[in-house]
Amino acid sequence: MIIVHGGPASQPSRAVFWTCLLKAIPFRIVPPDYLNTAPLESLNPRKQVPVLEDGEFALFEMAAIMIYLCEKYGGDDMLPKTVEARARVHQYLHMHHSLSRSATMKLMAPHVTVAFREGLETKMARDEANDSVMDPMQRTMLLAALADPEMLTNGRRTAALISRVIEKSYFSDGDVFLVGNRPTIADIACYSELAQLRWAGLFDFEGFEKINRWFEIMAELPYHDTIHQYNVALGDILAVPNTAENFAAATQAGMQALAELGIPVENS
Ligand SMILES: N[C@@H](CCC(=O)N[C@@H](CS)C(=O)NCC(=O)O)C(=O)O
Repeated sequence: MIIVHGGPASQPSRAVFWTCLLKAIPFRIVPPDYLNTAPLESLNPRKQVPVLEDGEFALFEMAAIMIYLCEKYGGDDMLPKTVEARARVHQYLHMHHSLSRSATMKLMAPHVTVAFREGLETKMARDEANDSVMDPMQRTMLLAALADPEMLTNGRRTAALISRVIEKSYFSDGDVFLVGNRPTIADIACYSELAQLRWAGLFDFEGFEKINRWFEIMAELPYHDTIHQYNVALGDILAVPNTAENFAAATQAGMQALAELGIPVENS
């Protein structure tokens, strides 16, 4: 059985879990232990999740993992065979980190990590001393976002920009999914970043008709509610600011939902 190192609070981990479930690939979950990162580091020098282990083979980076799962475990259901459609899925996945994920760095990450502010700074200092993990630019962005009195406004501008780009570049010819009329790994990746902003009360996507219609369709996909139990439990973190306790409880709720599907979850 394959192993996915990750947790429900991690957007790219949620995308990998959902892909496994939709493709009926059995897997077990190993949550990251950020107090003892040595095992994770042996698989990913950045000590980040998700990481996939398939026998002797290990792979990090969400997009690479999702493509691997589609190619190895067959079917053209979530990665279209048509060269052009597949290229459009790849186009989205290449844009994903600089585009959709940048809304997270400005909106979700500061509001989630604000509960761990002290821990975050300690962690950053430790990472720096270890010549490690968080890219200095990412660290700068996160600290700048936390210090910005206009954090929410600026984050929302980024989310609106991203939404405009997606509405203009995808959903062509009346497609209900980003590329075509069946969900692909591009939808799963994109949804993992954008949808969380609504539950968290950080951006409401008002006026983005195509994206709102897509949200409704994505919510009907199998396992949607299980995968997003963490977000439901975390709730509106603008109305009720996040705390370390809420974060832990939401993570626990997300894990519990996955365990209820029969997915083995290792204790960290
Ligand atoms: N580009 C990576 C991003 C991975 C990532 O940022 N993982 C976060 C959780 S969402 C993490 O493990 N953070 C811990 C750390 O940076 O120390 C991917 O798509 O897999």
